[in-house]
Amino acid sequence: MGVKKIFSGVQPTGNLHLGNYIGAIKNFVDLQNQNNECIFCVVDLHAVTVKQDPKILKQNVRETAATFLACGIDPKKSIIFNQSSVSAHSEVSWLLSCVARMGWLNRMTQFKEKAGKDKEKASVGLYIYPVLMAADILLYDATHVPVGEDQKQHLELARDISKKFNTDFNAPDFFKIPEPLIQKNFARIMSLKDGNKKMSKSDPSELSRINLTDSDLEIINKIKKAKTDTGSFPTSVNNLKSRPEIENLIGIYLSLSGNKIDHLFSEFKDKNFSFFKEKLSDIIVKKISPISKEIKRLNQDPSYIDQVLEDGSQKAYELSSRKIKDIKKKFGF
Ligand code: AQP
Repeated sequence: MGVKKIFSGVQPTGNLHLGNYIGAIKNFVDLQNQNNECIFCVVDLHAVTVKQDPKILKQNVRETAATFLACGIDPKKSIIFNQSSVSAHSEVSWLLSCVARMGWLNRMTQFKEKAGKDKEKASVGLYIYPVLMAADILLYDATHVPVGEDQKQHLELARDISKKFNTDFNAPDFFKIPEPLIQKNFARIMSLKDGNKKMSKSDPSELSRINLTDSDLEIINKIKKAKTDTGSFPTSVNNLKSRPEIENLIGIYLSLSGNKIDHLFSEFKDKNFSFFKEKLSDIIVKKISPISKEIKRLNQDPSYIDQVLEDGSQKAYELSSRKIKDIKKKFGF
């Protein structure tokens, strides 16, 4: 298999959580360590599609970059930068918004979920968010995009925009058609309080998520309080039907342990949920504790983080400058 060109982004909208780790960042690290060409972006332009406090946003950009580093992204191997420092993202987003069709955007379910009932009051930015995401990806000729399952639809839109541009400008292969890289199993980690809701930074309940900065004790307490049900521990996949909370906890266990589901059923046969939760806490603590400590250490060194972002921005600027020149030429500018 040849070298893949990887691009992915994470919004600096607060503490990153176990869902971001399992759904996205864990894969970033694996892809980097398989010697692919990787670009990981702190997507602050995406964050401002909903109102942000400027001072907190600045802090969140640093913390997101610190989380990338703490999870194992190495700035010597991968480009790490923040989106707003490379103006080509906004410029290409405008150009691609003239290629994308209203009908395509009208189908985006994340806009419907995030805008809620009062979509007239949502920002225009939130509506065209997927076009900016397409610009991020296409600008670097990314061939593969590791994302959580919730971003699959946006990636399909990026593919549609790429194909339409290539057809409209009679330029086959000008933009790559990016492939999503989504985990096959348990690609969407759910809230610890409601197995039908995605684990999310913006959930008002702290008990709904494991933050990557949580202490061991916080992790243990949150797992203890995680919702289960009155049924007994499942013994087969059939027992997981209509039990979203149980399925989610098992998904977290399998994702972090690398164990197979059949092995899990025999390991916990005849055991109760509190026993399973103890083992689950152990696994999460083992994985998250070193990350949490490293984030806290890096947060004490903001000038190092700023330097990593600046170096990454310079590299991203050089790559994107070449592509944007060619894109503008196609439009006749
Ligand atoms: N619960 C999740 N399970 C699996 N993957 C997830 N991702 C996010 N939540 C889950 C993946 O993490 C990457 C970065 O996401 P993001 O922070 O840029 O945006 P988001 O999906 O909007 O994340 P949140 O936590 O839900 O933020 P808020 O609350 O601010 O909206 C993406 O690849 C995403 O798929």
